[in-house]
Amino acid sequence: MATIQIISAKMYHVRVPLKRPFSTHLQSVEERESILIELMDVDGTIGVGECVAFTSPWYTEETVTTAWHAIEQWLMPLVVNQTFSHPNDLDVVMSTVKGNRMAKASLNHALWDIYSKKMNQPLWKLIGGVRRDIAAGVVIAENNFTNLVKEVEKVAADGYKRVKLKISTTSNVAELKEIINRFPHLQFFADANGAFSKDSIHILQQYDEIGLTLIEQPFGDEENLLSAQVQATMKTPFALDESIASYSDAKQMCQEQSGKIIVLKQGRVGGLSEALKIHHLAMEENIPLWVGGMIEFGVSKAFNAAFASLSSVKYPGDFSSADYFFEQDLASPPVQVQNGFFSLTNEPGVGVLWNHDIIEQFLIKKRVWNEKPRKGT
Ligand code: OSB
Ligand code: MG
Repeated sequence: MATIQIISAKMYHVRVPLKRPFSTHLQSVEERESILIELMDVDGTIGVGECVAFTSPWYTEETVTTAWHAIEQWLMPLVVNQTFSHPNDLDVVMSTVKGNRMAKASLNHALWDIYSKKMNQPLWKLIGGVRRDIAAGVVIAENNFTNLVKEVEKVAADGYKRVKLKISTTSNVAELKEIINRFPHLQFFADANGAFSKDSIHILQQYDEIGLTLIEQPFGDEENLLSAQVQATMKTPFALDESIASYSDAKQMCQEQSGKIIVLKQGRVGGLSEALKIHHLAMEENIPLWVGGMIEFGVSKAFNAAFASLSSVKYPGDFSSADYFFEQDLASPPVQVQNGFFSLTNEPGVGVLWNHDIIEQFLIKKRVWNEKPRKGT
């Protein structure tokens, strides 16, 4: 046990251009807005968090604006000038605020970072991680066949083990099959972001024969029964992403067999504490997990990587190097994937800090509670 006493906090709203647009059938993301969190304990220990809500509600209902409001107005007052013995304590306090899981996750993460520093252990070891090298995969959002082949060649040469392609009802299944055949050493995932419906089941079923490791979120996030019915007709496992917003959603997936794999995103489920509950469920139910990404900066990626050290995680996650989406990372040290693996820190905590010089270049606004000089400066 530790005593965590939060005496000051900072939140930053940033906007960073992507190197090139990231397009799915739902949305094209050209700039990544984000809310960055920094909490300080009475002994000067700093904890970092990142809120992964997007500018508009295309992926979940939260947005940067709603999350900023929720954190500033409702959640930060539950943190600043408060004392905790464990990060889970904060989840209990925050349960007085409904929903807003991405907003809550950013604060839960910052407390876990402080907690693990006080316990003098790297976060991944503290939560029971069993591996230090995390297998990395990338997402390629590209429809043109020639470009797609070039992209896959490039990421394979960079050492990534797994490629996730975005699909919709109008994607070319034959071309996808051709790509999978050309790269027998890579694992291929296909992410539909809920593009299919009861009218397009026959199109989805064509994907069963092309060598995919899994299909991510074929149907809408509330279409559990439809998903279960169609899963029963297909051998390719469904991995549910948007459908899993909590431990209880994960449990429902196991009971209804609407999917066979969970795509774990700590931001979407409300943080590491809730994610660990899902990990324990996955161990009990023998359900494999993998860790999904959301075009994040280094802090969020570092938390994702720490989670991926757990034994329930069975597939390479969405772990690209910082320079895959952005010119520079906002976190230090920047996330680096080498030979297809991301190596976890041996330092106490999550292992990264916000880089204030870089944040300054992309800052939109800032809010500070009880300004305190940073340690050593
Ligand atoms: O559906 O997995 C998704 C990005 C933003 C929001 C949702 C998703 C994604 C991706 C990219 O697929 C994952 C990444 O950051 O590498
Ligand atoms: Mg997805």
